[in-house]
Amino acid sequence: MTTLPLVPLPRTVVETGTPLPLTPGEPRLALPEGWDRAGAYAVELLAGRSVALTVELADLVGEAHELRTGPEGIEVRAGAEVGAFRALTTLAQLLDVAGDALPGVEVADEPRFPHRGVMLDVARHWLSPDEVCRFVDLAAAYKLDVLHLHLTDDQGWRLPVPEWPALAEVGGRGAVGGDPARAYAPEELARIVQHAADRFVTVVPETDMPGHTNAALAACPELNPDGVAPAPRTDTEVGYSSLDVRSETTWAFVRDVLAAAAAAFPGAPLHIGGDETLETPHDDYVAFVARASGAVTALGRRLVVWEEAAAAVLPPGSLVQVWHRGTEGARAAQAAVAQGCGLVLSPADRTYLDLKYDEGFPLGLTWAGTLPLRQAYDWDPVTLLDGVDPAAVEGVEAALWSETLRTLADVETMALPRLLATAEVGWSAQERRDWAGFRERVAACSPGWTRRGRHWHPADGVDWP
Ligand code: TNX
Repeated sequence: MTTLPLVPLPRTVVETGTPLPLTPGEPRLALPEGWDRAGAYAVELLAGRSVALTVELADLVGEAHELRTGPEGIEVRAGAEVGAFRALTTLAQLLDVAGDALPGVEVADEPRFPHRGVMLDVARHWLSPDEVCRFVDLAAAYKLDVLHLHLTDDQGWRLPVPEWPALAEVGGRGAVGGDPARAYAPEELARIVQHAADRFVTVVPETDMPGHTNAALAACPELNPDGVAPAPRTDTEVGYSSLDVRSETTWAFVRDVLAAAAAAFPGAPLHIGGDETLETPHDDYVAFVARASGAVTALGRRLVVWEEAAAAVLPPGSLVQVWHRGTEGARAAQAAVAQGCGLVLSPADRTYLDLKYDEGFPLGLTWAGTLPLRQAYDWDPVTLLDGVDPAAVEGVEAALWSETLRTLADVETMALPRLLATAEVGWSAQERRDWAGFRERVAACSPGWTRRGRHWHPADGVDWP
């Protein structure tokens, strides 16, 4: 097993023992016509080095790829540009430990699951578009392919909706603790989407409803049954707010919000939340989810929901994000699969990177316990939930809820190193990966984080260099 700092672990790695000397000069690149995003990334990686990189179109599918490095140069084989890009992220990890020579390797790789995501909660605390882009770079470096942006919650609203200007103007200003925040401008969202697309990351916007909506209710009095807006909230209570399911004003709002999300995130699945609606009567809740789902379908988009929504009738082919384990999560997952939905697993005690590393940690929550690195690593998505068809599991997603995370530095501190555990759970074959190997490889990644000015936590269980 390799001790090169390769995370996630590739399907096969052969260390050939014949390195590629790196001398100053100009790179010589050859890529298939039109693979400009892979080309731009290759230029970024190899600038100032006299090496040859050839990307060859091969009989491989999607993200699958091969990478060979040796005295003749660097050779990538892929059947699609995304496969070539993923190969280049492996190359980047090799370059990170290369002094004046790149280790000689033969790598053949492909992902275990198609969905390897991370959720960023920019509603509780705001991050600038540049910070979001910098976070995308981190996710893409470990072959994640989905950035789920939690754009709305009780405390703040980040998505501009033309028909409801108060959402951005008033709701945009809200955040936990009254920290500074605003909604994103359409151009900023477009920049984030483009930056992510350049790294083959899909941005999935979440507009959480019918609960987690106090920011909207406070900004728009007409959404309230009595026409009176509640006070804005900057605390971290959950489950108290709900849209009025019976009001047609609500439905105009839902259609406008989803249309705005669809316009800002072209082609992306639309996540409508649906979690923790403790104040919404069950019948109203399932009626709401069914109707809002129809609005997503009408926009031609795939629906994504939190597990609670599996109690409602969902369009077949929707994606249900499970955050509980045990009976509760298994029941939701079974209900989802029975109606032809896929699953993405975000069990809190494995993937909620906003949980504290240990009791004494200054940042984070403990409602689902603490989350040491090894616990984030040692689990298998297909055996976590009883009575669930493994074929329904489309992947995994880490979550960074931001009640206590005020800055990108805080977010990085929670994500590094635990995001790498989720990335490997989602990408690498279960029988190939183990904690003993992971702890070595993750340790070897840390000098690169430091060099790039990333914030990270020297988590227990690893001998950090
Ligand atoms: C639960 S899990 C939530 C969020 C909180 C998070 C804190 C889920 C779908 N909802 O509202 O921010 O716990 O860990």
